[in-house]
Amino acid sequence: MPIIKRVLVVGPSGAGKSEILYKFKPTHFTKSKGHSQLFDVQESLLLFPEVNLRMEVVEIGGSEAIHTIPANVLLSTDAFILVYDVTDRNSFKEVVRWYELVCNKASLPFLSDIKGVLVANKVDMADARQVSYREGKLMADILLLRYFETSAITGHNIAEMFLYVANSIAS
Ligand SMILES: Nc1nc2c(ncn2[C@@H]2O[C@H](COP(=O)(O)OP(=O)(O)OP(=O)(O)O)[C@@H](O)[C@H]2O)c(=O)[nH]1
Ligand SMILES: [Mg+2]
Repeated sequence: MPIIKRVLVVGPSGAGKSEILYKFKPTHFTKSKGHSQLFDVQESLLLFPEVNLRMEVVEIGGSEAIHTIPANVLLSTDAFILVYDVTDRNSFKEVVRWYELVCNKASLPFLSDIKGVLVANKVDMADARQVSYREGKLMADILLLRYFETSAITGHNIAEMFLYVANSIAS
C-alpha cells in the first residue's frame, strides 16, 4: 500500500501556486477534483512511485480562504509549500503571515514534524525582480524552511522542489 500524505500549497494571490502545480502535474498526475464549491481549494493527487507515495496536494487560493478550511484538513497536513512572487515585494511581505496561519492551524501540536519549503517563484523575470536571493534565503533560514527559487514558466527547480517535499515526508 502506498503512503498517503497531504501537502498544502499556500501563499499570496498571484504568486504562481496553480502554475507551479500545472507545470509539475503532467509527470505525476492522476486526477484533480477541481474547485470545491464551498472553498477556494483545488485538490490534486500526485504519485511518486519511487518512494511509494501518494501526495494529496491542496492549493488554497485567496488570502481569506485558509480561515474557512475545515480544521481536519489543516490538522492532517504533513507538509506545506509556501510560494511568493520575487517580482512583487508585497507578496514577500505576506510570507510570515502565511507561515503563521499554516503553523497555527495545521501543525501546532506537531510543529517539529511538519515539513515546509519556501518557494521564491518567477525568477525567470530577472529584470522585474524586487526580492533578492539573499532576502529569500534569510527568511527561509529564520523560519527553518528549505529554500527553492523556481520558475513555473521555464520549469526551473519545480521537479526538484516537489521531489524534495516527497522525499521529506515519505517515511
Ligand atoms: N513569468 C512568470 N509568470 C508566472 C510564474 N508563475 C506564475 N506566473 C503567472 O502569474 C500569474 C498568477 O499565477 P497563478 O498560478 O494563477 O497564481 P496563484 O498563486 O495560483 O494565485 P491565486 O490562485 O489567485 O491565489 C499567472 O498569470 C501566471 O501565468 C513564473 O514562474 N514566471
Ligand atoms: Mg491559484
